Order: sequence, then C-alpha cells, then structure tokens
Amino acid sequence: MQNQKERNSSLMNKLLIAFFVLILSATSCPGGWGVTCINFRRGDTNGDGQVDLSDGIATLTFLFTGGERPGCADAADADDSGNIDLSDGIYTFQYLFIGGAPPPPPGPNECGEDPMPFDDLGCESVGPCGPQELTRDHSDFEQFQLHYSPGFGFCPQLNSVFEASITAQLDGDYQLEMSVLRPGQPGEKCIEFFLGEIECAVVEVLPARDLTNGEIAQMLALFSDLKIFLDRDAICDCIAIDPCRIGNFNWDGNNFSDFICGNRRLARDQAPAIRDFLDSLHDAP
Ligand SMILES: [Ca+2]
Ligand SMILES: [Ca+2]
Repeated sequence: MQNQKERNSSLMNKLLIAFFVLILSATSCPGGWGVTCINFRRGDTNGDGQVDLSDGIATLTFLFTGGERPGCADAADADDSGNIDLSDGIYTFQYLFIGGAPPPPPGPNECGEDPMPFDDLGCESVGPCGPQELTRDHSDFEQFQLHYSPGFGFCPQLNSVFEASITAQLDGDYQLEMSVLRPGQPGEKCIEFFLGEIECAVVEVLPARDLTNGEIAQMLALFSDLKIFLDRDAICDCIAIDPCRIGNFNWDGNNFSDFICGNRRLARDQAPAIRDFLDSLHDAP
C-alpha cells in the first residue's frame, strides 16, 4: 500500500512538473543571450538566410579569433547542444560536405522556433526570418514632417530637433521650419513631459529658411532610398517594448515611426540618419 502511495505521489509530481513546463513554454521567453521564441534557421550563424560554408567559418571565427558575435545564438548552435563551441562548426561542415545529419529542428532550410528553448541561448537578430525590408522613394514629397509622441515617457534630447517641417516650393526651393529643445532658464515655462534627468526644457522655434543646394542634395539622397518595414519586428512577439518616445516621420501622409513594434516603421539606422541630417540644419548657412 505504501509503495502504491509513493508511486501515485511520484506520478503526481511528474504530472505537476510537466504541467509547469507546459505553462512556462507557453508564456515565457527564456534565454540569457536574448529571446528564444522567434524564428530562425539552425546553422545560419551569419543570418543571411542560408546555411553554407560561411556559417561554419563565422562560428569558428567568433569562437577563436574574436569574430562577430552571432545575432542569433540558437542558429549558431548547429547541433542544438545548448551552447556554441567547436563542435558546431564541425557539425555544419559535416552536414555540408560529407553527408552528416542536418542541424536539428527547426533545421537549416525553414524558419521556425526552437522546440527546446530551455538553454542559455536565444535570438536578438533573425535576419531574413524577420519582416521583409523594403525600399521607398519619397524624394518627390510636397511636405515632410517630423514630430515626436510620448512612449513610456518622453525623454527629450536637448539641443536636438524637436519638430521639423520641410515644404517644397514652386520655384524648386525647400523651406525649412524647425524647433529644437534647449535647457530652460529659471522663470521660463518648461514643457510638460517626463524629463528624466533634465530639470527644464524649452522649445525654441528657429527662423524659417530655405535649404541650400548642398542641403537639398543631401536630403533628396536620404529620402529617395528609405529602408522601411511594413511589419513590426519579430522580437515584439516575445517581449513588450515600451519606448521612451516615438518619432513620427511623415512624407505627404505616408507616416513611418521609429518604433520597432510599429507596423509601418523605418529600418533601424534610418531614423537616426534623418535626425542627424535635421540636426545639421540647426544653424543658418
Ligand atoms: Ca548563412
Ligand atoms: Ca552546440
């Protein structure tokens, strides 16, 4: 009787453990490297969308010669052992060249999630498994506008562009209207946003002016080759991201944010490039 009780108790413990494992696998995104519940191709260390010689080399150069850290550690873990080491490079070469077994699920050909996500690995960048990057040309715009809206807070950047508008004129000129944020002085009315470390910030409207020919050329080069996404980043399927502030970039009603979880958004380097360009226009030529 005692043995039967112990067996029942042991069975119950196993069922409870299985239950909690199921709950965890359904709700959590474990992983010290990054999140693990996003799609990847196992073996695609360099994240270019296919598994080939360069991936084995990328794994070995990362391990032994200070090469670039893989954006998706789960992809670099070619043998799914739970860590990245020499055997992963060897596993990839054996698969490619001497008929070795293919990398375990999700495998080297199709994007998929890690069926065994309980390791210390994870994914930060999924390469071509993520939304498709597109190119847009908005250089023939009539009006471009930038404004920021609060995210988690507002977190303004002092001495940087606050709002901007560039309007094409009939004579081929472009008129710039811009405001910047500067530190407030005692007695001035501070803007009413979360300012973090900043005690007081004031919006300063700069005098409107026409862009110079050099500035126009720089702007049109930037706006004719915009890298955008029409889907949010895959990482947003796993974790909540609440930005400090959201930049809204608008060409004649075509609005793209700099928010990684926004559906219509600029590629990662694009918003800073536009912001840097606008910041370069602070001072009249
Ligand atoms: Ca690759
Ligand atoms: Ca491994």
